[in-house]
Amino acid sequence: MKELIDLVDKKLDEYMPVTYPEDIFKAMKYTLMLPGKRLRPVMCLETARILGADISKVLPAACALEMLHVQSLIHDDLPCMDNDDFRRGKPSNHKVFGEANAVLAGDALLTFAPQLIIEKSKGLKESQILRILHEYTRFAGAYGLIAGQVVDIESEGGKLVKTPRETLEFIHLNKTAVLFRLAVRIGAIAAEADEKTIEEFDNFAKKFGLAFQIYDDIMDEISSFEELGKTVGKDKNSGKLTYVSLYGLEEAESKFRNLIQECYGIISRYDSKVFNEILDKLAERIRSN
Ligand code: GRG
Repeated sequence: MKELIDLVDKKLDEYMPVTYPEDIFKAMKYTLMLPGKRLRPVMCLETARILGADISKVLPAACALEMLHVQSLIHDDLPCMDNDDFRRGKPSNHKVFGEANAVLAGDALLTFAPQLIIEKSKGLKESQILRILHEYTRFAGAYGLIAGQVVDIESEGGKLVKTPRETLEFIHLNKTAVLFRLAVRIGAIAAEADEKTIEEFDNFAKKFGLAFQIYDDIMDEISSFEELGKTVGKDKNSGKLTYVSLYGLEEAESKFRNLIQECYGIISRYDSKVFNEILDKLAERIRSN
């Protein structure tokens, strides 16, 4: 896994220039190059690899996924959204570059990412690139990431159209699981996998995404700024709808463990040290609690 993370870091640095007007490129590159876990690009590359593709073909799309993810983090931290002063252990983008540049840096990452896929995905067929771009726009927009964020904001304001449980699942499938789904789907498309395989990985990513969000909710309760690199305890203090607030810590942990077991079951059909390592790392932190 370490080699894949290093490869992603190297390519992100290479793909993201700092050119005129420097203020915007510096703001884009700042949060992008801070040490994130790089889970989405790594999962994309590993899916492509285990399904038989040469990972060099999918590196631009894998890096584009990290850019989309970072865009969502920059915008999520803005005062008009989650209002968080820290991200990845450092001051949030708007704290360093100002709100206007942080909004623009997010917008620029959102459009830089598909541009990168089009310009650099040399080994992929045009039909594969078109499908990847279609999935990117569908999952990033009002059918995906934005839908999750809107319902999250609505629920914080006390507006619930569905039951609290349905609302919570909708938020996390769309805010969190959606980018893991996009990651494995792009990897599988790059490997020219059949639809059944794409759906199998998609199902894995949905379960993984929900488990990941439950993990995030639990960490907000039990972890520290030093461990997470962002403000902790905010969800609890603001009375936010989370797995812990809705189900309690014990049931949230049990849901998490069940989902992780299902993920191990799906991925055991493939020979993947990397996916097992990711699942082990998540499971370990909850076990050791
Ligand atoms: C797509 C235009 C457009 C807007 C996005 C702001 C927004 C709308 C969505 C918010 C999405 C969001 C911040 C979801 C939280 C998901 C989550 C658990 C993030 C943390 O991911 P990690 O732990 O972070 O992988 P690192 O820093 O390691 O990459």
